[in-house]
Amino acid sequence: MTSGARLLLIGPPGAGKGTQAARLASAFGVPAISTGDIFRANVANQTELGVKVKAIMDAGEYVPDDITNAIVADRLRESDASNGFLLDGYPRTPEQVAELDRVLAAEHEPLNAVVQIEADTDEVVSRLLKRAAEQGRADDTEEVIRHRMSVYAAQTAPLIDLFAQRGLLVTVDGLGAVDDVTERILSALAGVGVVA
Ligand code: B4P
Repeated sequence: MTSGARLLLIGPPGAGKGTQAARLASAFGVPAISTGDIFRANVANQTELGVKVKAIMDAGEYVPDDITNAIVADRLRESDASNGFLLDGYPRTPEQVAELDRVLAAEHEPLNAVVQIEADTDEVVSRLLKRAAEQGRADDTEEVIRHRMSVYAAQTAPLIDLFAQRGLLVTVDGLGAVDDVTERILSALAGVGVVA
């Protein structure tokens, strides 16, 4: 069997990572692994992990690296990830990049590409406020959204240069219709030889 794609999605909160991850995972036939979704499911089920991370997430802070890294390392060991995966929202810190490098070197093949989804601040704030009205996520208040943006700028945006230096970065404009953004990503990936 041909080995499937190993991809990362990176971008500010509200850029469309979760939205595009589901579509790309289905196009490539690999699981979408969202650390945000994993944490939210644990909060909803009031697991020990959920109780630990709820206040951190509600405040728009990052969950500590040791917790996040252990969850992703375990998830990547599940059988559905053995033939490729799409990581949505991980890694977000240098320590998470180091751990992912270690896990991939030990148990997987290297990444094929890192997709950066760009969107300006006003657009993402308005998307997330709309989602707040529809879904009531605790971290989608304007104050927490702006804090999440600043955490992203300080801790995660610098990783983009690192992936560019590794020759893995593909950058796509996240504005416009969801279908158009998906098409842009698929064609940018095809341009670097990663074909669905
Ligand atoms: P995430 O779940 O990753 O939340 P997010 O950054 O807001 O992105 P999300 O995927 O939900 O939104 P999307 O852009 O798809 O993280 C939440 C929290 O979990 C973090 O703050 C942190 O506390 C914790 N966490 C997660 N990963 C972590 C890690 N690695 N380390 C530490 N902590 C971690 O979409 C937003 C909205 O835009 C949606 O309503 C969508 O419908 C809409 N939208 C999407 N595309 C659109 C388009 N083209 N046009 C109009 N609207 C669009």
